[in-house]
Amino acid sequence: MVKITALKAMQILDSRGNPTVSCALSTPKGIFVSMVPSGASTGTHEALELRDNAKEYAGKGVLKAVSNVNSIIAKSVVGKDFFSQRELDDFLLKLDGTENKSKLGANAILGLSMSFARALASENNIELYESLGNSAGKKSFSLPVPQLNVLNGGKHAGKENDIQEHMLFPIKFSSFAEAIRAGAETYHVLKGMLKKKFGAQATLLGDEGGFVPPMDSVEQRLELMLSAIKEAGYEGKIKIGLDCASSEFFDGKKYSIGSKPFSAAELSDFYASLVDSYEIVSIEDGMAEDDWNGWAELTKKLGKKIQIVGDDNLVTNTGRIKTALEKKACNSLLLKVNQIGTVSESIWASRLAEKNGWSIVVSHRSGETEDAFIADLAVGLASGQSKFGAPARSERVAKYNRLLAIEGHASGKIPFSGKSFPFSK
Ligand code: 2PG
Ligand code: MG
Repeated sequence: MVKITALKAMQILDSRGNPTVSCALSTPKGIFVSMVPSGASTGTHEALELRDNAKEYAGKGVLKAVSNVNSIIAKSVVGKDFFSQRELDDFLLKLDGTENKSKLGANAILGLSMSFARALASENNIELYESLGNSAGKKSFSLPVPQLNVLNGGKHAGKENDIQEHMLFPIKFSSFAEAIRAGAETYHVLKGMLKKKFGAQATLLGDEGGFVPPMDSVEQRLELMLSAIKEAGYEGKIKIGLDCASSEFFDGKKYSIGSKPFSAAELSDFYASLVDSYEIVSIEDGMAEDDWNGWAELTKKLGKKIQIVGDDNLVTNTGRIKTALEKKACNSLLLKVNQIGTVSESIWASRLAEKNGWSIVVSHRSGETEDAFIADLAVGLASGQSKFGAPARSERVAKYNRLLAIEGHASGKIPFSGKSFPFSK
């Protein structure tokens, strides 16, 4: 049982210098602080992120959300006891009462939901990942295969009509520490190659810590990644994945990469040609958020061969996951806690995906903080995969360092998920 004795939110900054919510929950055991992430290529069906739209911070202030925590929410929960994550989250869902958390703001609700998870773990004197695993009914844990975003494009790099993320998948390793080492070494080889080819300018970093080279061709970027993997000595052990974030280059009728237009069928063919040539094992958001026919076509074409990850189309929402299941639209869930707004609903989404044989990727947002909550979530849910950006910049590395700590402290008792990665020939 967790007794809430005080609750206080405040406005802090995220990794892009935009305001976000931090929440401190007090219980007789201590003070539990959480920080809420924020996306840039957000799906239109995500739970509502409440912004002030006032003069300060160019409209991006979150003082309304902060005040909702400190007034409405605090009044309703302080002095109360909650026995489980579910009980607290159900209470918050009722208090908000809207479909998309537009009354209180998903950013107001999520901060408390995450802080409560920490308080619950402390109450039971267990690690956060164990406690989250218990809340999800899990009996065993695992360390995720990290998807490392080493080349940033699209909205995260100030570009239009562009693939957003080009990621290394260090799969064939026996521990998380080895996988992250291989990934970081390859990241540095890539940096050296870019410097040699284009000069130091090309090694500046995008929002998620990846490089932003002056290369418009997707094929050239993938070619370069394969060369870096080879030069680093990890040929065949590190595979490649893309997050196309294609809602950003879909105008309702056609897709455009660079100046080239594609129908959904042509885009599927284009992806299939990339898969054949560049050791691609995963494509996220290959189609736009509401283009269900495009999704179904892509999954039919490539879903037996590679992971088709749903992000903007699913928004960690069980209702939308059910639609995707009916339409056979993907075979993997990208799980982002702030897309849905509570820890419990994130757990339900992961359970539904798992029950239907999908893989699960616990993901950060492009706007992050030093809060490493999602590292514990990935281990606790035994998701098998994580997407936390490049192995650089503290808001990304905080998560990798937490995974290293969990693995180190468990002294080999928590397995690395490389062996169970789907589609790694
Ligand atoms: C994505 C995310 C994280 P954003 O599209 O998967 O990489 O980006 O947080 O900007 O939505
Ligand atoms: Mg995405």
